[in-house]
Amino acid sequence: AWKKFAPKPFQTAEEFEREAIRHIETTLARSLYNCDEFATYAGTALAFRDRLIIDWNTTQQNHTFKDQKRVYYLSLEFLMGRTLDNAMLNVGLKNIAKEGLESLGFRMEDIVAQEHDAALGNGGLGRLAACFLDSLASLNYPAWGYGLRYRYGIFKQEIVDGYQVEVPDYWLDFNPWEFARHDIKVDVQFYGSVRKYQDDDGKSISVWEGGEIVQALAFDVPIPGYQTATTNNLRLWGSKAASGEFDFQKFNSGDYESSVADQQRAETISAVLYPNDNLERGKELRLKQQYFWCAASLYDIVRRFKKTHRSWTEFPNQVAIQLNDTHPTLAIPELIRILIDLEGLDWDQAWDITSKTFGYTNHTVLPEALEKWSVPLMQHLLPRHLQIIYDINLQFLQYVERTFPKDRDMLSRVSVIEESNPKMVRMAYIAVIGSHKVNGVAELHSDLIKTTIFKDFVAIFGPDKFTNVTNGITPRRWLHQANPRLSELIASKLGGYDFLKDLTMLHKLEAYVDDAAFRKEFQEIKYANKVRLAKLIKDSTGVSVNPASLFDIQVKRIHEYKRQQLNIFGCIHRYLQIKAMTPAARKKVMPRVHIFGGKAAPGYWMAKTVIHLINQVGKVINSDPDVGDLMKVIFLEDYNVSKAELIVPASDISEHISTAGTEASGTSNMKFVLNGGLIIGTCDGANIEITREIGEANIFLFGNLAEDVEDLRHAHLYGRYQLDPALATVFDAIKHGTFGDASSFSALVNGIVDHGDYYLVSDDFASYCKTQELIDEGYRNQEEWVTRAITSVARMGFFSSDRCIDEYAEMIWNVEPVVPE
Ligand code: 26Q
Repeated sequence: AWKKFAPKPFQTAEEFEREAIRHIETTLARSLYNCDEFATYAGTALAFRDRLIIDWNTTQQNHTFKDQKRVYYLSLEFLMGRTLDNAMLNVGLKNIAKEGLESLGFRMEDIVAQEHDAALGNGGLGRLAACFLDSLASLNYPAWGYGLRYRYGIFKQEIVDGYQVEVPDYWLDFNPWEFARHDIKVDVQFYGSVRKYQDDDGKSISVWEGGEIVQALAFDVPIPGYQTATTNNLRLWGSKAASGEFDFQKFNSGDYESSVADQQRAETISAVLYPNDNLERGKELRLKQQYFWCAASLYDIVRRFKKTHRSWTEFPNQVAIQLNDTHPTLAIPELIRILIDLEGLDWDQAWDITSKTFGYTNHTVLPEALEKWSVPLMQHLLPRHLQIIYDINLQFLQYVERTFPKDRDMLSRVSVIEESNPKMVRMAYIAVIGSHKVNGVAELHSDLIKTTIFKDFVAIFGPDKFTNVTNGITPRRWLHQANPRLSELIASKLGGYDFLKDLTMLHKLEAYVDDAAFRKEFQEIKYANKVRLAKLIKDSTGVSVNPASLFDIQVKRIHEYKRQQLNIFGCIHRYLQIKAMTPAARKKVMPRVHIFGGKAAPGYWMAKTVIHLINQVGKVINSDPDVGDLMKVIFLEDYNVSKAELIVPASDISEHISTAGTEASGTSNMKFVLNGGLIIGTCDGANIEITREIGEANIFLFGNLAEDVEDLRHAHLYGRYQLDPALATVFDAIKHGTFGDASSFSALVNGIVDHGDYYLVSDDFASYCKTQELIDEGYRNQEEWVTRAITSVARMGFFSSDRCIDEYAEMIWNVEPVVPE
């Protein structure tokens, strides 16, 4: 009987227009007489939202009914970017919308561009979570994401006088993609104390009392799969003062202001994303964010499980929880607390359930990024959790002692508590001990964690606990949406768009590598994408670049280990060479545009210095008449997901040049190659597997190997160190003030000359410059270049996040897809 009332989504362009207009006039209460691009975007989004909601409700009902094991992906970051284009594509009505918008007098690109990026992440880790959500839904896995609803995402970057300036990113003014679930609230406790007593049976009971309560409110975001009705849920928690906390006593006694201040303090928890990437800084509010989100998410997961009236031993058969780095590690002691203190299980049962439920993904070996929290802070904020952590440690160390009775040092090395002053809790160790699988994100990285930071744990637990799942990217966003013409060309040869669901089908493109018409079209697409980027460069910097030049791009967070400094020193080296040339020699130079983009953490001075240097170098070179179009250096401000979609398809070469052994995987390397760009890179992260897939002839590798890094660093410290002569010349130019006040850059230069060159810039400089020359030579031979590019695209099938998610599902989660009704 209900069926006749079921909403009827649009099917035709005309029905779409009617729906969009209805939303503009009623939902938004706007007159059609001043219907601008933004209102049209809003109407379009709301019309598609209606579509999504129907599939979303059906999916959730179906998943509840089928009651199979679910995956919960806990991540403090989801770097989603824009949603509308992806929603239109996945729902399969993009062409209808395009037609409808055109008849209303708008172009699809302009409407899509109205949307504000959802930038709830810093970089690779957050974008990986977003790609995973897309793949989980597209492959019909019953999965939820859990995160925080930050009011401010990653800051917007402005470049003022060559310096980075941070501007807050308030993004919630109009967000049609989230639904406040006013009925779903969780009280989260902080501070207070633990009271212990014996119950009538003599069993010891712990009660966490007092402190303060903050309320978690659920905001849900639908995640549609590609060409499937499966629409999963991303639940983001917002913080609010608990109703009892709004102190009416104070209110009535006229202390209104201080009661409002209490409210605001509670709301601060979900106010802002911490803008550090690969750096941890021990701030209390960050720990509060972590616990708030873990507690709310686990309460929600446990509540859903309890509705099925199963025995607790079934919990790991129904629930897989994946920890995206150590940020959600508190979920481990929190589940134990729920099972023991609230549900009355004993330690062994609780431990067995917990360690079967969690999987932990490590994303870094950098020591400064490994999370540690001081014991006094933990004692103050989460007294019961600290006790549980001590209990975990005790049980674990007793086991280690039994297993390795002769190795006394082992105990202090693997202890969850670092015996420093103050003592510190090592979060990664809790994550390893409390999970049944630990994975790295590329082969080299997974090997490195087994031989460095988790070496002892491999000895203790055996090697099978540790595994690799090489990262991937979603081809829907990173090929089809970002590069529609290339996707169309591929579809024309492969007989349709099935490759977007099975990216390994790309291998069939190799048959067309010598097809003249295909090659020509492939080149034309690349050129058109470069023209599009040249326009963005012109609009945002005022500099005109020639799209016929070689476009060389490095876009990613600014970090010493990623070595943007190596790139800019290389630019200076090239500039000095051009300056020294005769006019005749200059005619033979391959023109290049060097494009940089990326944010520095606001407190990371060295990274900010690198941005300043890039801008100063650009200022000098871009206005030097001796150079002209032979060379341009561009810094594109505010690199984000939507800009990446425009930048990635426009590269001839992109740079992935981290010191070997430091970049866990990298994912933009995959995006660039998939879009027909070649890459220059070190033997690091996923570069190694990309090389294996596409062939050594199709990548420009250079530099020292990970296995030699330690010795080289050691040699530097003991004075066995010769600054590369070409780099010395670069430093001379900087010191002579060629790029403005030399003192601005002295810390950067001295770090290499006097302080051990930790990132081996000098050691790799000659190899880097030589490889850049090979790139110039290679690009001169366009025919060969295109062959390499097409061959590479054809061999990138492995790097789909669909492959990656299937590997997690099989090796770590043990979950099966649920076929939609
Ligand atoms: C930790 C504590 C306190 C505040 C911030 C943080 C924090 C925040 C973000 C620590 C690390 C991150 C982000 C790390 C990250 O993005 N890692 C990248 O993950 C990618 C996906 O696996 C890899 O491809 C990259 O190689 C890796 O650098």
